[in-house]
Formats: sequence, structure tokens, C-alpha cells
Amino acid sequence: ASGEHSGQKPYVVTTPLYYVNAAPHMGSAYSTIATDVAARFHRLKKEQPVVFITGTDEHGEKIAAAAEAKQVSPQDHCDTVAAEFKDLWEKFDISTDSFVRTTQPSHERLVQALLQRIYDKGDIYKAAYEGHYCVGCEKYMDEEEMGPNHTCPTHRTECKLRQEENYFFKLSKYQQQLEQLLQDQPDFVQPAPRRNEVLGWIKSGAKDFSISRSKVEWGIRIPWDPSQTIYVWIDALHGYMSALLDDNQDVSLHTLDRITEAGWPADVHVIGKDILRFHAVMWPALLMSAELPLPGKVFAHGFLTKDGHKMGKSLGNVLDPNVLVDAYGSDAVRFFFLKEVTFGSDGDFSEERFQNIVNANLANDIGNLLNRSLNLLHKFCDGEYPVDSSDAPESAVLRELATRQAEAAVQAYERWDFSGAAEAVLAISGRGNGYMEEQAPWGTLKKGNDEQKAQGRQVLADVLEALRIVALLISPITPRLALAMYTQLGFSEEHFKQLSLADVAWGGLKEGHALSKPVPVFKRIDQEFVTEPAAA
Ligand code: ME8
Repeated sequence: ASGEHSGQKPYVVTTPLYYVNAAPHMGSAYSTIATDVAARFHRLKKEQPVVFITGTDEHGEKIAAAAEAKQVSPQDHCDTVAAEFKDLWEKFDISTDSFVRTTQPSHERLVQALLQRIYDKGDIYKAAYEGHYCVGCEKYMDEEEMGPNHTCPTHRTECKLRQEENYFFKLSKYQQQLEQLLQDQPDFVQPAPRRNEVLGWIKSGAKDFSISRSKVEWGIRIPWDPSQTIYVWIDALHGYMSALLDDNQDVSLHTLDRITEAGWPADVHVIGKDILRFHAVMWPALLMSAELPLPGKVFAHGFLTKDGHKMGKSLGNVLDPNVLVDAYGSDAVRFFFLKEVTFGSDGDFSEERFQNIVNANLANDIGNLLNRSLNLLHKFCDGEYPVDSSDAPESAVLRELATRQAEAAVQAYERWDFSGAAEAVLAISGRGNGYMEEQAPWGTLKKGNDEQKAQGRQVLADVLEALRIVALLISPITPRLALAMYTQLGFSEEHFKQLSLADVAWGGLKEGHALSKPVPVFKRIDQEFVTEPAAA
């Protein structure tokens, strides 16, 4: 966990805490990559320290069943799969600050302390319950959520009728307050259509819900009644809080009040649209009851399909993120999903389109432009930057355009429009390529008079400065490519790590600065497909 923050409230951003019933799939990688981009962008802003939280959700029936199927203990099973998640995040250059596991002791203590507080307040009661349960979803399903014969539409399995005595949380008591929250904070749930969905749920009646299970062993005990375990969803949501604590920190009711000192509340919970109700209705209501601050925002992204078909283990066309990242590297995969899928909408992966887009944008538009301009710089200027970039008049074609698009990119990142940000960056490299073609500096530098030669040097200088800005602006999405570009432009890794958004301003490259010999910063993809065609 992340510890102290010298008094300043950090910017806290979270991914869902993933179930460890099976290995990570591309859906989980997508949530995590997008959250990583947001975290990296906020670090560039240098306004607040950033705490980026991810982790694993390790209790409940589904996970106990997965362990049993493998004939290992639940804890051993969780240890193995949690390690797979960590390895995958490393491959994808995920810059996590805290990885929380819901089986860690500090988490168990926090959940118990918080529920005890809600219980003492009188917001929890015991009642008999009967309903159809989907183990895959880990929830009781409403009649209208199920298909014929009580089938779960997601898992295509029968939801069995169950009866048990459970503890219930008085969600109904918070209906008004929840409505008020969505009125007062219109961007509490984003994007906007999701907010309307949530408002609809709340207005149609917030029903009390069961927060414990009488027959599930693999879970955290209800503190005042150890014969029951805490419902896995209630358990998991608190992971966002325990991620801020040191694992050996004592969590008593007293320290719960000081959770804000550890950085709570989260500024943004990034989730998939499938788990919106838990995050935008139940979680805020639990926090209201516990009298703790609410998260700033819940951003629900869309779902990925492969070749137009829904992805799911049962359908046999999951996209294995390990296969993709091993074959193509982290930048290519990150870039494709962030640029091609409007954040908040559904999106599709086709390997052919993936290869085409990555080649066109990263290898050609950006990589090749850098390669060509560096080559010319070495040929005609001894690899030294020929002028002060800041001397270019503000109206100079590339300077004007790069300044405008940089602003557009920053604004796009601010509103979580990652594809908009990528498009703005590509507009700069696109204009850079056009400018090179129009000006053809290779001709003037070779055969021109002094004035023409100076003009040719200016063209190279402008293109290279524009590429520096491209590198910085794309760094949240493709951190490796950005570092490789900065290195080629003659900067150290230390320098790169310290960059901030202020460095986006035109004028970074100085006269006499030595640039490296060109080495391709992004290798063109030229290989067979590595994924299976989707099952129809
Ligand atoms: O729901 N496309 O965990 P989970 C895009 N443990 N994103 C997808 C996706 C797809 N096809 N499939 C899954 C849980 N996701 C709970 C969360 S939080 C306190 C507890 C993403 O492993 C999406 O973000 O089933 C979804 O919300 C998340 O994976 C669910 O992962």
C-alpha cells in the first residue's frame, strides 16, 4: 500500500478488483490499461500525487468452486491467479501504486470494522430471503434480468432457487440521498447515458439488499454473527479503501475515521458497464450509512467484442491478453484499444484492423517521420539541432498547429476521451509528414543557396520539435514509444521521467542540442495472426 502523502490529498484512481476464478482476459486488461492512461496523464499534470489502485477480488462461491475444480486450497488458488494478474500488468507497463488483494488481513479488518459501524447504526437487519442466484454473476437475479427457465443471459446457466436467512442493508433508507447525489453531481456517473440508467434504477425504487451468505465458507465473517460470511460484492468494494492502508495497519473504528488521511475518497472508479449498479448505487449508499466521503466519479466503459462477437469463455473466443502482448508488445495493444474504442462505448477487435492501424499510425506516421528527419539532421547538420525552436514565429505552420492540437489533446484527456487525445496527437504527426513532403528539405539542403539551406534546416527543426511534443502527449498511451522517441531526440531517461504538461509548450529543443542517430522507434508489424478467428 501507498502510505503517507505529506498532507496533500492524492488523486486516487481505481480499476475494478478482478475475480480470480480464471486467468485475466482482454476485458480486464482493457479496464486496467485505460486507468493506467488516466493515472499517467494525472502524473504529468503534477498537481497532486497520484495513487493508482488495482487488485483482485478473491472471496465467494465462484472462486471456491474454481479452487475445488483444481483440487487446491482457495488461498493457494488465489495466490496463483493473483500472481498471473501482477505479471500481466507488468507486461502492459501498468504503473500501479497499490495492488490490493481482498484476502489480505488489513482488508478483512477494514470490511468488518465498516460493517460493524453500519450495523450499530441500525442500517442492517436479518430476514429470510428467496431468490434465483447466479454464481457466475455472484448475485441474486431479478425476474426481468433472467431469460426463459431462469437462465442467466451472461453465463447461460440456470439460476437456482435459494432460500436463506441473511442480513440486509437498508438501501431504501438512502433512496432520497442517492437521488440528490445524482442531481447535485451530474457527472458522478459517466458517460451521461449511464447516469440516466442509474437515475432510472434509483427512481424505480432502491430495494434493500442482502449483504451476507449463510452457506458460503470462503469469505470474511460477519463480525457480530460468525455463522455468516459477508457477501463477496460488499467485501470487494471496500478493497478500494484498504488499498490505501499498509497491510499491517490496525483498522479499528477509530482509524476508520482517519481513512481520509490515507487518501480516501477515490476520485474515480473506472469500471465496466456490467458492474455499474454496485458502484453507483450500493457503494455510495454504504458510505453514506458509514458517514464516510463518497468517491468523486464512477466511469463505466463499454464492452469489447472480437470480430463482432461477444467475448466470453463459454463462447470460446476470448482474446488472450498474454498472447497479444507477447506477440505485439505493450504499446501496440494499448494504442489500438485506446485509439480505436471510444472510451465509454463498446468496441471491436479484429487482428487485421489491429495490424493495419498500428502500422499506419505508430510505425509510419510517427516512427517513420522521426526516422527520416533524424537521418536528414545527421546528413546535413551533424546531428545537431540547428536553431532554437522557440525562435520559430508563433504563426509558423507546425508551431501553430502543434500548439492547437496539443491543447485539444490535453482537453480530451481531461474528459476521458482517449481516442480524441490520440487523434489530436496524430494530427500533429500527420501535418508534420505533409509539411516534409511540401517542403522537401532533402533537396534544398543539398542543392539550395544559403537562404534555401537555412529554410531546409528550419523545416527539420520544426518537424523534430513537433515530434517531441507528439512523444510527450502520447506518453500516457504508449509510454515505451514515447521514451524511445525522447531518447532519439537526445534526452536522458531521467529528463523524460521528470516531464510535465508544461513541457508540451513549443520550444523544448535548443540550438546545438545533440540528437541520436536514428534507430527505428517502432518496428513495423509483419507477421501471421496470433488469435483464433471468433466463433460465430
Ligand atoms: O466484476 N469488455 O470482476 P471481473 C470490456 N470482481 N471489459 C470487460 C469485459 C469485456 N468483454 N469483460 C470484463 C468483477 N470486463 C468484480 C469487480 S470491483 C470492487 C469487483 C471488465 O473479473 C469490466 O471492467 O468479472 C468489468 O467490469 C471487469 O472486467 C469485471 O471483472
